[in-house]
Amino acid sequence: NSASGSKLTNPTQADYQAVYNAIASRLEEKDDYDDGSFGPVLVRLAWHASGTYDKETGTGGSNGATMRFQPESSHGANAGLIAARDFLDPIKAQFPWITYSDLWILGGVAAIQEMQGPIVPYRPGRADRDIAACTPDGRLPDATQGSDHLRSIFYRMGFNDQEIVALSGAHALGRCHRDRSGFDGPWTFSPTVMTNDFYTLLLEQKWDWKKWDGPKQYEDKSTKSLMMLPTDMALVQDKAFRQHVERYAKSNDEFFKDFSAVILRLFELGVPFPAGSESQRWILKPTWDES
Ligand code: CCH
Repeated sequence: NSASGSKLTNPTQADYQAVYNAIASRLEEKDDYDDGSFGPVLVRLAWHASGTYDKETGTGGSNGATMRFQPESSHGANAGLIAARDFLDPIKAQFPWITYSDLWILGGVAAIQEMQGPIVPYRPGRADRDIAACTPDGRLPDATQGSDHLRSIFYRMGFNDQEIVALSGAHALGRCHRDRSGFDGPWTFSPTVMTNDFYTLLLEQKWDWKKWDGPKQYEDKSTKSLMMLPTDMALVQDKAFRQHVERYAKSNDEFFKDFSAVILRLFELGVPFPAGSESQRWILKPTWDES
């Protein structure tokens, strides 16, 4: 069939839906990883592929998939993302016509939707680039820092305060790993389901510095099983950020709406789409949608 041929010249929405479905099945199959899903680490791969963007120079972003190469693959922030790239390799083998750049972003979209998050419209068009397009280290955020750092990193990509807070809600998903970032533990009690719990927990739990020999992080006073990074806590310490945390804690719908809009932009940073192709974004169907 044409969808799995390596010479597919004009892949259609149905072809990308087939790739989506293959990712969704593999997510379902490989449920013995971490908290039961590769979903969170796929979201992190798509984010780190995109979050290198610099609006001044137009470098970085999801067009290129340069994290395949050294030195970008061994930048500290990318530690552990080999798990996500390896997870997607058999999908690339099955659908050789898709670029790594489009596949990694499709992996993020599928993971968000399959973990019951909002619909994130998708458009392909990313080209893989070679090692020369690798970005310098230091473009992704450093969790030990505060609000000034968050602003300088995310303003460089072209985001504002509200968008920084909306994107940070992705920490409802997944966990920190000692052998990757040095930090430890999940942010929420349901790390494989997309919710606004990151915000409600930030506001409602009492947070203390964790007493341990690892990097400085917070733990919740009552169960000592959840964590927050210094950059997460900056979102409630900074007044301009905090108003959005409060808004998203109150309304999951508002969070989903804003999260979908901002992550769509994140995933398209630095991609030279043809003018006017905004109208060609597709809604790829989640497997749980039986309509
Ligand atoms: Fe994040 N993130 N992230 N993050 N992140 C980590 C894990 C995840 C920061 C630091 C860390 C976003 C923003 C930030 C995810 C999505 C997003 C970890 C643990 C650190 C440290 C890594 C490990 O040990 O495995 C910092 C600092 C920022 C600043 O804003 C944004 C934006 C997104 C997506 C939109 C996801 C998902 C994870 C879980 C990964 C996993 O393997 O479970």
